[in-house]
Amino acid sequence: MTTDTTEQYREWINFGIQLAKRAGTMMVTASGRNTSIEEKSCATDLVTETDKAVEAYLFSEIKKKYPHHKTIGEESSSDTHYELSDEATWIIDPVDGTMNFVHTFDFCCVSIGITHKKEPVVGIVYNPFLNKLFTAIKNCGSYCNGSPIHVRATSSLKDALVIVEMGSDNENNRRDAVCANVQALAWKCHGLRALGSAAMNICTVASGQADAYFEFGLHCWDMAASAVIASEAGAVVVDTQLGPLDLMNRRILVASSESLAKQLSQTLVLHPQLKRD
Ligand code: LIP
Repeated sequence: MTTDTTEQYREWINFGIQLAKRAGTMMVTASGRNTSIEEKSCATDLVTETDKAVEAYLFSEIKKKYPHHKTIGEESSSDTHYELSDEATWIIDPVDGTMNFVHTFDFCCVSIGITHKKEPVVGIVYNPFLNKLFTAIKNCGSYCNGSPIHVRATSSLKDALVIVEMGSDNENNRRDAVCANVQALAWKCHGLRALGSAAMNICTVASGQADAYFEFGLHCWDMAASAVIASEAGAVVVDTQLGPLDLMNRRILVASSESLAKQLSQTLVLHPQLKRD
């Protein structure tokens, strides 16, 4: 990466951080006060007026500053076709962990990732409730509130705290895989945790507070930003069957070491292939 490219990414991340902080204020102001809570694919897949307002704000500000950049967002994904291009693309989850947000459970965040030439290069994940701002630029390290973060060097599954997710959609083959994989993992590691936000889960591994996370069924906006943050913190960020991460393939495995990633992948008994984004 040239110096000019890194400088360009620094400009993008500095702008994105300002947007994330404003989005965080919108989330805190609305917390516990949402009047419109709608079901999307099912009763556990919700969207509030805050999700929509934050995404509209972020899209508007990005288009004003960078009119030639592309945008992909969770709440506008159903009515627009989207695919990664070589152009700078802002991939946004305005409120990741919407169910947590609705319940005023503070494990939620705004997630702003930027891909360039189809690769994640900038990540911003901000939890305004816990006051945690995770940031990273490709090849430039990973930070929480400006302090460097790094994974905990755990090499064995039996010593690992593993984050799992029940997920929010009602795809039966995915739900069957969740139950089978939880049963396969339980009591073979230090513990399983299900916290409700992919972006925050991945940043939790990046900061060394958990050792691995995997999920089937998430989307590009759940992982684009935190994939950079975790990679720059020394994490292995791959597909659940250890191939390269494909942001559109709705599967991810994040681990603090190659050895742990391999053990976790091999312990999973089902790897459902879901409809690509
Ligand atoms: C959430 C993901 C989480 C998943 C939830 C939900 P949302 O994203 O971050 O990993 O398990 O079901 O999809 O919908 O709150 O932005």
